[in-house]
Order: sequence, then structure tokens, then C-alpha cells
Amino acid sequence: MLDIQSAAAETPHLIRREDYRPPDWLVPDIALDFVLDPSATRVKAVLSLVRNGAHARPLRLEGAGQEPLALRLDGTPLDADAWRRDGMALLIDLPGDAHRLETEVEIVPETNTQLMGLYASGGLLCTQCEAEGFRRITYFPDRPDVLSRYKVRMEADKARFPVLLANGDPIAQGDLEGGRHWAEWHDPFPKPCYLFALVAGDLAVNRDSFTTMSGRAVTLGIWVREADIGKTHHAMAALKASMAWDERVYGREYDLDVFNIVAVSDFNFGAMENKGLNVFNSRYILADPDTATDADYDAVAGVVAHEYFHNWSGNRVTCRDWFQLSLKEGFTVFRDQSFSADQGSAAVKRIEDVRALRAAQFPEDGGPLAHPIRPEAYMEISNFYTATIYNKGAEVIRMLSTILGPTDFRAGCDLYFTQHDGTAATCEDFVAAMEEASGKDLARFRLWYSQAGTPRVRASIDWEAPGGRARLKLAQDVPATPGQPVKEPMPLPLKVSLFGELSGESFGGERLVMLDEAHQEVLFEGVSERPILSINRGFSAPVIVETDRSAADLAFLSGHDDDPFARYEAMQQLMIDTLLSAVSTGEADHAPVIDAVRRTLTNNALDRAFIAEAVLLPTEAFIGDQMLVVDPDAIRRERDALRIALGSELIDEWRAAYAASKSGPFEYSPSAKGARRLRTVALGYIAAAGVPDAPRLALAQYRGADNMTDRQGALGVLANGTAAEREEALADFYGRYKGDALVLDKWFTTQALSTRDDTVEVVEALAQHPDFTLANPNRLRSLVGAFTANQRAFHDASGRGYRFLADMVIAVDRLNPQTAAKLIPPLGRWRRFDTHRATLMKAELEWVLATPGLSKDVFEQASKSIV
Ligand code: B3K
Ligand code: ZN
Repeated sequence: MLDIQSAAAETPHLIRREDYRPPDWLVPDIALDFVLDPSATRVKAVLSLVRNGAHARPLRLEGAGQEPLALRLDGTPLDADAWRRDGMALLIDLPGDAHRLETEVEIVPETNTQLMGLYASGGLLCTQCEAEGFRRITYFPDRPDVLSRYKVRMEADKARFPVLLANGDPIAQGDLEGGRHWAEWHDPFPKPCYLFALVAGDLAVNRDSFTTMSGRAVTLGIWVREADIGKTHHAMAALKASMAWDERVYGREYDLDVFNIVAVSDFNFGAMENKGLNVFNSRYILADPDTATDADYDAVAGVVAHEYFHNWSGNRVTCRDWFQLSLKEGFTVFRDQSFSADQGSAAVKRIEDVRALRAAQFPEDGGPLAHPIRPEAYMEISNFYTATIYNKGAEVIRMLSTILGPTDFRAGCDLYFTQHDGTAATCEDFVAAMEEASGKDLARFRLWYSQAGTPRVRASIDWEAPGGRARLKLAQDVPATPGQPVKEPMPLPLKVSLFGELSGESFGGERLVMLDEAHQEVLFEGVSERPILSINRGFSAPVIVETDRSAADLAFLSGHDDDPFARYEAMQQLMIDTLLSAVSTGEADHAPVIDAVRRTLTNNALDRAFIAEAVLLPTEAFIGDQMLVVDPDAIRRERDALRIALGSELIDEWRAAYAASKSGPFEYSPSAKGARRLRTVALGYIAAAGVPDAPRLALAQYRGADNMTDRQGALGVLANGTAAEREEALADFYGRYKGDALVLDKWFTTQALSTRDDTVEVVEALAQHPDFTLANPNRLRSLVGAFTANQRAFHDASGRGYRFLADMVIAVDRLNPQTAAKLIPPLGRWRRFDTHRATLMKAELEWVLATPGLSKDVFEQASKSIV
């Protein structure tokens, strides 16, 4: 038996929320001086220090192994006995209550493969500090509750780094001898060091401007490589739309003279909200019709909005400690979701958000890494940038807005921003502001912050025909999660409606039912015909609902419900019930699904984007999530069978939908997007039907496309098949886009997502392709991340998929622990599978844990996943 305690390089200790103590020393001002060079950058820091309260504790400065080349206190070199090391931190005894400390270190950006701190990417120098990257730049009390005003001076070679950017506003710049130059930036808003940023490089700018509601003129800049300038217009439009939206909907305006965004190609996640200087993964900035799909366009707008919204929810009001991460992330995701919903089809956006929650967060909540949106302990905070903190966090804020209603919710937000502007706050502060503004008691609602696990709701209807009464019987159960064996019932806002099965009319419209006990009954009067239950409409609570509704009831709702989300949901449930029954009995009755899909597909009153979502089968992974023991082989068999049946039974309807959604010249509008989406969904069903002209049709779409949505859509359909057109299209795609990293990522992803039997081998071979690299997180995720989402391939009974993933984790951990750790959760789902697969998966986790010198990032995820 492996001794997991000894596996990590040094056994990491747990940081606990209950151990929080305010900082001993504050740093109201900091001046940073960078002499930039990829191979050796000098960083001088001058910290003004103020003792926080009466205590005799030393100053603690976090570091990451740098040598302190100079330490001066109030102008005098520090005596050797005045400071000591504690691990990588420095402890300094300070005699007075206020001091000035100068430090100097040298760091090497070009060897920084972790992409945390100051690093080099494609000829640029850039920073990433959240959560604990600032300590890799300079010694500092690297914690979010130490807020400082920053003054930054940068000096660099002018030819290599003509552009020098930092947070705040530019103050001065000038030339130096020897082809060098300098620039100075000041940020007047006190901020935690995780929001520090600088960028140096040869960048071109797309400039624009925005006038805020109080008349402040803001210069906007999106900085990219010269060749990419043409791909920045969508991001700029999204930025201006976000600025206007936050003024209109939340009354929040921008507060500096400049707002800059820089795109970099090596980035650990999506983007970063550094004050006044957002740094983005280039995939969330660059978009043009030839290289970006509609989904990419939407993601660009969503992430631009998200980072911009952080200026208030995150920057002006930041987090007291990292346990409060959802305070800024959940709230900001809710804000970006609402923004995106306002830009196009709100119903389709809600469907997409719920799909993402179910794909990423529900499995997390039901597995070994489950944690509440405000966790109690962590080893490595980078592991807690999770779907739970972000997406479930957003659902919690959404529930607050539902419970309070729009007016009180807005008043609560205003109060929260007013009370906590310029400070580091807690989740409790947010809820307290909501409580104060609304006068509502949210005591029980706080359970959403402390309890992990996805609540399960059982709902059934008892109808008494004579009295016209219907009783909605509700029961809830919150499952045990690691460290939380027993749970209390949660307050669940459930939007409910009852429809007459004959008239199709709703009895009294929608009602908001607050389920906050284990069992509850709700009475509906005047119910004159058998009612059909529509529940959790709009997905008003992030829960799993089980009902006893028949296939006929679900088919009825899929065609008649007046809430589009509920309509989609009814269709999904009908499909799932059909598939699960086929998996368990071996007998499939496809007819109700085929009829329901036919009705939706041919309903001209529905918009195409909605139709395209509604007729899609649930993913294999989601079907697996509904089973006690996931059976990937039976799922693929039954899902493929239903897909083929839908394709062939409705072939005329698919062909008609395909022809009718043929788009004209590219246009980025909700209706054109809907048409493109439906077109590729229809093409997929035509291919599933196996009609002989399907590959030709797909290749024609591929070749004739004037946009990436149609082109990648057709490529994806071909990639699942065996026709000669498949190889032709894949080779063409590679040849056409090999110079564009973001598009080449799609080439890898499309093959990793293929439903073909040989996908494991193909993926193994692609990992040896000259264009594959472990060093670039986008490329890594495009192949490995996509592959783990492909249930049939990843869970191939041979275990090759598991071995492949474990080898990747170990190799990536040497370069970039944060990114390596993100690959582990699929292996941690072993409990959900049969003994054969579970044994293979656990063996790979053990193999990972037996690796000498493992990072604490990977150690935490793997050791928690194995038990
Ligand atoms: N706040 C950053 C995420 C930082 C992740 C650090 N591991 C981006 C965002 O959520 O907006
Ligand atoms: Zn965020």
C-alpha cells in the first residue's frame, strides 16, 4: 500500500478558514522598479509598512525561493540577526510602528514554465499573480487583505519591448542610453497584490474610447501581435457593451482614465482581471469569421464582460481571504451570464449555462473533490478555482436574486458596494447586505455557503378531481460529501406551474415555491383537469429533480410548456428516461422521443437556436451521471441506436431543416447563429442516418463555408465517420490553419472528441505530433482535456485512456503543476464505474502519487481522489 503522505516533495499542510487572522502588518504604499530582461529581471521594491494593532509579531514576507539581494530598513542595510527564513518566507523583526523596507531580487522570466509570476510568452513579458504568484516576483505579504497603492517603474530594451504597460494610469516615460527606455504607471486604487500586472513587448493596439455615465472619458486599448489586430473588433465591441451594461443594470461605472487588455498565447486559464490591465488568454480575445466559431464569439464576449465586471465585484471590493473566492467569482459569473443573456436568446443562454453546470459541477459535487462554495480548508488554493466556486457560486447568487426580486436584489448589491468599497470582504458581508436591503431573513440560506453536495428533490402531484385540488408533494435530500456526512435541508426556490392535460392551460400561472424542509406540501386550488407538473422552471435552483412524470407528460411539456427552459428540460428528461430504460432492459421504445423531436423540429414558432438545443441528445457523460454504476459501453450502444433512429425516421425533416437553415454571407446575429447551429445539428443527424450522400454533404459544407462555425461543424461530423472525405477534410484543415495556434487547437480537439473506435490510438499518436506541446496550456487542453470529456474513448475498457492521462499529468507536473492538477478529476471518478475500470483508474492515481517530487497541486488532487 502506497504511503501517500510521503509522495509530495514536502507534505503540504492544510490552510483552514477558521484560522484566519487579520494581517500583522499593512502596506499602504509600494513602489516597484523593474529592470526587465527575459533571462534576468531585477526587481526592487519599496514597501511602506504600518503595524496593524498592538502586537510584537514580525513582518512576514512570502517568497518563492529568490535570493534577497538587498534588504534595507529605513535606508540602512538590515542586520543579519534582524531577519530569518521560514520556509520560503522571510520573517523580519521591526522595532517601530511604521517603516520603509527596501528589497531587491533577481528573477528569470524565460525559465518560468509555471506561468505564474513574471514569465515570457511569445516574445512578451507578462505577469499572472492570482492567487499566489506575486511572491514569485518579489517578497511581499501575499494575501488578498493587504491593500496597497502601487507605483511601478519599468525599464527595458526599446526595440524588443517597445510597449510597457502596468496597472492604473500612465504617468511618465522616457528614453535611456543604449537603446533602452522606461515608463512609470500609478494605480490610485489600493489593491491586493494578486491584482498587480505588467506587460512588456512588441504589441499593436486597437484603440477606442468610452464615456462613462458621469462623463469620464476612458481610453480603451486591446493589445495584440500586429498580425492579430483585425481579430480584436468583437472583443472591443463586447468591452464597450459591458461598460454600458454595468452602468445600466448595476449602476457601476469605470474609474480610471485607461482600460487595457493584452492577449497572450501561454496562459493557465481564461483571463485575469488585474486593475486597469486585464491579461487574457488569446483565445478569449481574438475572433474573426474565418477562425472563430459562434461559440468562440460568445465566449470572447462573456469573458471580456466577466473580467470587466470584476472591476467592481473583485477589485473595488475584494476578498478577505481565498476561502471567500466565490464572493467575487460566483457573483461575477452571475453578472456575466446575465449580460450574455441580454445580448441574445436568454433561453438558449440559460440552457448552455445549466448544461455547463451539469457537465462540470454536478460531478464535482458528487465526487471526492466536493466542497462547499466557501471551502473550509485547502492545501493549494489553485485547486479551488472550480466549477463549484464559479458556477454553483453563480447559481447561489441567482437564487438570491430570485428570492429577493429584482428591486431588492439591486438594493442589496448597491448596499454591498457602498459598505465595502475599497476593502476586502467576506461572503457573509454579501449575504448580510442582501438581508439588510430586503428585510428578509436569510439565516437558512447561508447553508448554501457551508454545505456541499447537490440537493435531490422528489416531486409528485396528487389530484383530487372532485374538489379541483392538487397537492404538490416535495421532499429533499442533500447527499453526504467528504467531511460532511449529515446535512440539513436547504432553502430551494422552485418555480412551479401546473398545466391542464387537455386544455394545455396553466392553472394560475407560475408560482415560486420555497422548499426549505425535508418534506413539504403545496396546495393548488381550481385544478379542474389532470395537471401536469412543470417544476424548477428556468432552473431556479441548482438541484436534481426526480418526478413520476410519464413519457406522455414529458412529451406534452416539451411541446407546450410556456417556459423555454422547462420545455428543453422535458425533452431531455424524456430522452434520458428512454435511454436509461433501454440500458437496463435492453429494449428500446424510441417512438415518444421521435415524435417529440419531430414536433419541435417542425414548429415554425420556435427560434432555430432553441430547436437546435432541444433536439440534441444528452451527452454520454450526462447519461452516465444518472446511473448507479456508469456503463460506458451500454450508454454508447443505446445512445447511438437512438441517434440513428432519430436520423433515419426523421430524415426528410432533417433535410428540410438543413436546407432551410442554409445561411447567406456571414453575419453575427442571433438569428444567423441559430441557423448555423441548427444546420450542423441537422447535418449530424443526416450522417447518423447513414444516408450515402451524407459525407458529400458534409464535405460540401466544409469546403463552401465562409465561417469557422460551419467549417468546424462539418469537420466534426466527418471526424466521427469512416468516409474518405474525413481524411480529406482533416488534411485540408491542418494545411489551411497550421500557422494559427488557436485554430490548430480545434484540429486536435475535433479528433479527440471523435466517436470512432480508434480514438484512443489517434489521441496517443497526436500527443507525438510535432505541433503538440505540453508547455502551452491551450494545446494541452485541446487534446487531453477534450479526450477526457469523450466518455467512450477515455473509458475504453483496455485502460489505455487512463494510462495516457496519468502519463500526461506526470509530464505536465514538471512544467506547470497548476495545469497538471486540473487534469486529475476524471480519474477521481473511479467510484462511479465497474470494478474493472475502477481498479484501473485507481492504479493510475497510485502511479501518479508514486512519482517523486510531485507538486502539492497534483498531490492534493490525486490524494483526495484516491480515497
Ligand atoms: N480571477 C481569475 C482566475 C485566476 C485563477 C488562478 N488560478 C480569472 C477570473 O475568474 O476572472
Ligand atoms: Zn472571475
